[in-house]
Amino acid sequence: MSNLFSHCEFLISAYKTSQLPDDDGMEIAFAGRSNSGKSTTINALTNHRGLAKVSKTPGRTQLFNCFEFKPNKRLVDLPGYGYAKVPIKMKKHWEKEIDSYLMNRESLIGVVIIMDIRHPMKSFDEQMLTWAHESGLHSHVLLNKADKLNNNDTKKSLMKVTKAIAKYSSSTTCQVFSALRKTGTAELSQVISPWFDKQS
Ligand SMILES: Nc1nc2c(ncn2[C@@H]2O[C@H](COP(=O)(O)OP(=O)(O)O)[C@@H](O)[C@H]2O)c(=O)[nH]1
Ligand SMILES: [Mg+2]
Repeated sequence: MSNLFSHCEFLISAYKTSQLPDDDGMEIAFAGRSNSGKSTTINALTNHRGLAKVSKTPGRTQLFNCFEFKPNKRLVDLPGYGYAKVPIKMKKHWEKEIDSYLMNRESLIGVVIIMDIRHPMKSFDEQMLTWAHESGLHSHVLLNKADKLNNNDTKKSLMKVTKAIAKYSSSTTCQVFSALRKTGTAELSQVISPWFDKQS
């Protein structure tokens, strides 16, 4: 199925925010704990297996990976956070870089926050929701790996998280997702495509 993001190309991997593409146009970031499925989600959305590298070793996708789907319109795969086995020095580096990206990036218009549906709303997820709300960014939550739960537990988790995010922002949306099975990609595309309509 084709969508706005179907012709997406890899642009650059940045170790530091200073190596990112020029801060022009519009981009959205995919944020989430390490191993939550950020890269798999980008591959499902763009229908391009292997576009974003899916990590075999959790915590190792430690780069800002940038993809362009239209001139000056980008998707950014953020480094994962919250992986215990990453050395403390590396953690500090990434906290600093992610903070700097979120605070200073003019072209950033929204964030897709990816959570494991079995372990949603961890502290960094809450920080991201608060921060997105305070910064006036669009935000959408994916409850990923829904293939791991039965229908009943899926519904329960969706209800619980929908209620919880309402405390952060009335405009944040939330959906069930499986990057592996690609269930929910049409809904994801419908939610985030309009974010790019307005020239900022
Ligand atoms: N069962 C299941 N596994 C998934 C799903 N999405 C990602 N994964 C797996 O979770 C692991 C981490 O995925 P990755 O996209 O690299 O996560 P990232 O660290 O957030 O970029 C990989 O082994 C993926 O195959 C999903 O929807 N369902
Ligand atoms: Mg990744």
